[in-house]
Amino acid sequence: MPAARLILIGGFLGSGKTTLLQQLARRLSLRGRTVGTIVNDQAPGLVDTALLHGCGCCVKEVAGSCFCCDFRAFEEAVQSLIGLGAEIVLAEPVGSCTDLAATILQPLKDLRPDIEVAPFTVLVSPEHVREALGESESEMHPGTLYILRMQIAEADRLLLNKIDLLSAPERADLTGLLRGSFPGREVGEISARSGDGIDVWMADLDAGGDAGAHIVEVNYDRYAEGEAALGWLNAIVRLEATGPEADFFPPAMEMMERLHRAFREHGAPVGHVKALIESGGEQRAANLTDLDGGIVTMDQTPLRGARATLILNARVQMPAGILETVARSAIHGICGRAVRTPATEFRCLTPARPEPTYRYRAPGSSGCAGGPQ
Ligand SMILES: Nc1nc2c(ncn2[C@@H]2O[C@H](COP(=O)(O)OP(=O)(O)O)[C@@H](O)[C@H]2O)c(=O)[nH]1
Ligand SMILES: [Mg+2]
Repeated sequence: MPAARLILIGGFLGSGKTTLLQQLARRLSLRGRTVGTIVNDQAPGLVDTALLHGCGCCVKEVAGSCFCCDFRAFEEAVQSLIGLGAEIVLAEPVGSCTDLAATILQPLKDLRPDIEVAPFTVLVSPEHVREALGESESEMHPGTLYILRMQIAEADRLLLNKIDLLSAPERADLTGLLRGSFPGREVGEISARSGDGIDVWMADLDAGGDAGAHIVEVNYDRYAEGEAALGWLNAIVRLEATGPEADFFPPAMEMMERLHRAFREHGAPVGHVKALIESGGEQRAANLTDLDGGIVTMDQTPLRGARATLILNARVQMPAGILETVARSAIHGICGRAVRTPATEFRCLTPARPEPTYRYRAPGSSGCAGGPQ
């Protein structure tokens, strides 16, 4: 009997990984399974961690490096969840990472035969399908587009997500394009938000199948270039009401709108901009995943209190220094009569060249320790 089962859910920034993790954790818990989750980022201060905590999930954060470049930290996080009783571990890698079949799944299968590894599912956002397959123009940096393509190419299971936004013909069209480009690959359709299609996908995972079977030949120079094109910002802002209490939701939205305007002015494609505001044990979230789209909020009710914490994560195609200036100005802009910001923690960076701990060149090959060739 395996110690636990690992389900890794990949996909580009904003493709819906955390939303699916939440859905999956809830469904598995209802089936009586003990679930642990792992999120990953280049720096601490993650909206996803706070969101999963907010849903009552047991969550570990691997921060400061992606799973593939710090395999030990990933394995330790898995082990510590197993130690806490997790039967199923759900993990979400950084949305700009690829080559995970070679750097995570194959090493894990080789080094931890006690862990059953589920087929690697990769989520695809509808707006990315044609761009990734070279069927439409893209504002994305060519290196970032390359990452998106590699992520899709290495999946064991592809899931077209956000089907609630698509008409039936659009769905059929995009799924057909993915199937045509990756013959023989399972391509499913889900809405991580509404839950549509998730049971079908879970049944497919339960049926088993190989994990990390599609090792692709990733060019690490292009991969590094694609990641370096993105500015990366994690900020934690402490907000205080200037009076006895304030509604913190409007200033958080105003900050998002200011950011959106600034990214438009810079013509900077957005990977993902997430804000989470917490006060008195309650949360409100706001997301932007497309420069031409709008800011998405699920709950717009007031969030009243004397104090709040605002977590901001932004991955935007612009130099990190400019991203920091833009974000500081947007945060400064929400200080006014109702709210002040007594403290802000900023981490702003350009992702370093990926140097994986392991890189297996073929399924089942062993002893291939070391960085990229
Ligand atoms: N309409 C729609 N939006 C979704 C769906 N799944 C995720 N989203 C939204 O896409 C944004 C990014 O989702 P998230 O799970 O954070 O993506 P991640 O960056 O891949 O973890 C959020 O605004 C989500 O609410 C979906 O199935 N339908
Ligand atoms: Mg996420």
